[in-house]
Amino acid sequence: MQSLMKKYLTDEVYGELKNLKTKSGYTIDMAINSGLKNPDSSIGIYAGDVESYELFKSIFDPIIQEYHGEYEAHKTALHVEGLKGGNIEDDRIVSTRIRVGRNLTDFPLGTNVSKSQRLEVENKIKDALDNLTCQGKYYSLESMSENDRAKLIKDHFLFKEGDRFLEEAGLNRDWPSGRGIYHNEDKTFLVWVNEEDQLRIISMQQGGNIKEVFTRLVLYINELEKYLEFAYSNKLGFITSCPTNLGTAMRASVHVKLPNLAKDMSKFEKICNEYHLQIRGIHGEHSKSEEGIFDISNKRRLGVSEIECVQDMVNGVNILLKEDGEY
Ligand code: ADP
Ligand code: DAR
Repeated sequence: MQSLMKKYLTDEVYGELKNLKTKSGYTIDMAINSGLKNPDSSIGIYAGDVESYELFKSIFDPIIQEYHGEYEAHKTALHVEGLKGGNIEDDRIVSTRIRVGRNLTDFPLGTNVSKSQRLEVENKIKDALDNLTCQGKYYSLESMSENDRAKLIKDHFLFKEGDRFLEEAGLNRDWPSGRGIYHNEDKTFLVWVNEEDQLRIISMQQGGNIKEVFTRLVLYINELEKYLEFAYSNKLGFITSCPTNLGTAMRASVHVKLPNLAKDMSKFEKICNEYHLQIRGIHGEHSKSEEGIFDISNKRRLGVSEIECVQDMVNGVNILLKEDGEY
């Protein structure tokens, strides 16, 4: 299967874009490098700054439309009221995690940020984290022991060093400088700093109380917004390095045991397509499921609100649990 970048980057479009450069110096060749070096990419293109999405819209717009579908205008609705069925009491749900990506205005995205700019971003975020009402601590990857890093990754709390897709997008440059993780005492609220996006703001816990996870996330996003200005546009919502994360930049997921559906992947995938769900393995993107446990999350992020993203996941997971239990 070809990437969306290869599908839409015709000779004509490339000819139109090849000599253009954004104010931060980002070019179309930089944008498509990951997709060229990784032919198995599904998307294959990353933005280098907010301007990229406008300057290179001849390639970004069709990709965004195909991935996110048609939409009138993006709408943000960061509230929990109205969420239906947000507490799924089913032992097959191992854990719940909801994250949003954010990037600071006035800086290039991680794909095109300099080492000194990335350290400036890290310091701004650390200052904001110091003002949170929850007790927590920031850990720089540069000073973290390898044992601590490996344990946090194993326990699904910390990001791995960027995969080959991020590598070729320039997102691993100067690793591990400027990267780190904040977490509260019980590791139910975390912030990744300078991974694929400058912030991944995460709420997570064991079990299926999705409403509780969402409530915690909304609380601390609102607190962080008092100290940080996030890149946003009315057309694209919150700006992210990968076009798949635009809009809400929200991925609401559960790790859920679906041993029966696992034996009928065509039915499993059909339900996921119908309910706008994405299937991942349990160690993150490009990983495999283990012991019949899958990472199930909303696929749509743009043109839908945050509560609609979470509702997509709740609705779809309930259907999957029902279908899995009817064998
Ligand atoms: P992202 O969600 O930021 O796009 P990944 O899919 O790579 O990134 O997941 C990042 C980490 O979060 C991985 O270690 C993954 O195992 C963990 N994770 C994702 N969803 C859940 C969940 N519902 N419960 C526990 N860990 C999760
Ligand atoms: N692996 C890249 C990006 C796909 C979306 N996932 C992100 N952004 N983490 C690809 O083109 O397949």
